[in-house]
Amino acid sequence: SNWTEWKSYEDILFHNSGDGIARIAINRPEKRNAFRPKTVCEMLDAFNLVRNDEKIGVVLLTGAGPDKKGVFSFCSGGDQSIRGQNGYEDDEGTQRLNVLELQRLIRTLPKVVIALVPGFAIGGGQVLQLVCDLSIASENAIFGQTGPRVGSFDAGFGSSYLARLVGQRKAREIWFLCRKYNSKEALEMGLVNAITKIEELEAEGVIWAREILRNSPTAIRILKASFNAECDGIAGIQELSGYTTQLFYSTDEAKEGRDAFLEKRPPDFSDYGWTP
Ligand code: 2NE
Repeated sequence: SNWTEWKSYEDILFHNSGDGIARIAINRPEKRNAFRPKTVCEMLDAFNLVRNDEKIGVVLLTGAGPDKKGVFSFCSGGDQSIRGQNGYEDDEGTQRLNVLELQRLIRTLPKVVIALVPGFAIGGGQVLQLVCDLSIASENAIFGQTGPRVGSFDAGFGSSYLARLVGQRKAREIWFLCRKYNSKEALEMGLVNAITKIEELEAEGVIWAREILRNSPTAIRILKASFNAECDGIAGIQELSGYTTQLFYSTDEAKEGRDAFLEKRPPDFSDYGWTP
C-alpha cells in the first residue's frame, strides 16, 4: 500500500492507504510497545478520526518495530513504570485506565479492525488484539496474560470475551498460570485467524482488508454489531438496533411519520402492510 501519514503523534504512527485502509501502530518498541495514558489518548484520537471518515472500511492495528535488539512487539500492556495507586499516571499526574475506553471504541467502531501481531502480545496488549475483529500473527508472535503475576487483571473483555473465543478451560489456564503461548498454539485455540511470516504480515493484512472492502459496508457493519450484541448485553443490542433505525429512516413508511408530525396531521401508514 501507498501509506501517507494521516496525523503525527508522539507514541503512535497513523497512516492512510488512500484506498480505504487506516494503519495505527503503537510506537514504543524499546518498551515492547507498552502503553501509557498518552499512547491510549492518541489511539482514541486516531480511531475517532477513522470512525468519522466514510472512506475508511478497515483498520490495521499493529506494533512498530523492531527495537534496537531486533525484537518485534504488538503490545506488552500497561507501562508498569508509571503504574500508580489508581491506574497509569499521565503527564498531569492523573491516574487513568483509559485502555478500557479504547477496547470499547474498537468493538463499537462500525468498521473492521484487524490486529497484526508481529511479536509480543502480553497483558493488556493481548486484550487489545483480542478485542479486534480479526487477528493475524507472525510466526514468532507470543501471547499471554501476566496480571496475576504483576498484580493486575482484566476481568472484562480480557476474561469473559477470551473465554468466548478459546473456551472456559483454556481461558482459566491462560489467566491462572500466566504462561506464554506461541502463534501456532494461539491459532489452535482460536485466538488468531492466521499466521504469516513476519516479512509478509502487513501485506497479508492488506490482502484481507481489500477482500473485506469489496463487500457491502452496511452488511459488514450490521454483522459486526450482531456479533457484538450476542456478548455485550443491552449496549450490544443498542448498537445493532441503532443501525436498524438508520435503515428504517430511509423508508417511505418512516418518512410518512416524520412528515405527518411536521405537517401537524395524523400519520397515514395505510400504504404499508404487515410484512410476513
Ligand atoms: C513482553 C515481555 C514478555 C518481553 O520480554 P523480553 O525479555 O523480550 O523483554 P524485557 O527485557 O522484559 O523488556 C524490554 C524492555 O521493555 C520494558 C522492560 O522493562 C525492558 O526495559 P529495559 O530493562 O530495557 O529498560 N517493558 C516491557 N514490557 C513493559 C511494560 N509492560 N511496562 C513497562 N516496561 C516494559 C516482557 O517484557 C514482559 O513480561 N513485560 C511485562 C508484561 C506485563 O506484565 N504487562 C502488564 C500487564 S497488566 C496490563 O497490561 C493491564 C491490565 O492488566 C489491566 C488493565 C490495563 C492494563
